[in-house]
Amino acid sequence: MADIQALAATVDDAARKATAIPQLSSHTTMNMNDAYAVQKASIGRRISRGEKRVGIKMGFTSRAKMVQMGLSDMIWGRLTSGMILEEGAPISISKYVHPRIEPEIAFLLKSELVGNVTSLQALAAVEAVAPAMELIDSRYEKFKFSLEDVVADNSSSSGFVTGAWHKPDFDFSNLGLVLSFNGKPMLIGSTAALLGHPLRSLVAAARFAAEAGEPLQPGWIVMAGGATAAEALAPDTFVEMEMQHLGRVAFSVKA
Ligand code: OOG
Ligand code: MG
Repeated sequence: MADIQALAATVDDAARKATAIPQLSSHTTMNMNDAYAVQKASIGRRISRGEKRVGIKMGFTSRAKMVQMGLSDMIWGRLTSGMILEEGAPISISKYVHPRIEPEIAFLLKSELVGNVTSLQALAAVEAVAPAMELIDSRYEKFKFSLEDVVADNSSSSGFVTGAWHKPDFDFSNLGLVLSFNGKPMLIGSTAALLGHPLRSLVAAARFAAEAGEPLQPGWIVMAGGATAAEALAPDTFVEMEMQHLGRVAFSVKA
């Protein structure tokens, strides 16, 4: 039997101290239910330190991400206020183990979205969409993990940044995007990489969240998942993502 609280403390401490840990699966037997229980308990530790729940992130919603990590099931994680990165501001790389960046699109919800919903119902719950980037930082050595490991580690979630919010009254199913480091294009893709249409990621998020007994709430942000493989961050980098119609979102990386 996995000791949920002890494992939650292990991943939470690794994140706080920015130190890599061995994969939990190297010393514990954990099924998917255990993994999500560890995730929930580790987020509970953040909440007890004063962080607020602000939404949910989806993982492995694009083929590029599945291929990069060698895993093929969709996963999700919980977003808290402590993960919000200030748009345009610097981050210190020393706060992270081995951070990577992903181009994503974010949804801001205006109403609850619960369980099995249609794309039309999902769209009706969206207040706005924004270009976004997720900073993932697996707490595991070598950024390697099983599906249970990564779920227990809150699906590698570490930070996220959003650009300007836009009304979702246009077709955002296939928006081109370019993520650049110091002006040099590093990742190129489209929102269509997300399950063919990013709304499908929101539909899946509504189902996962309801199954976990924490249905999507008004005011929450849903990160739809990386549209390309993730890229490792290094100091002295200005990171910017430009998305068709939605504009730019940026931050910089310092030592
Ligand atoms: C797991 C998190 C995946 C995404 O957008 O697909 C993810 C990882 O690759 O470390 O955030
Ligand atoms: Mg992501």
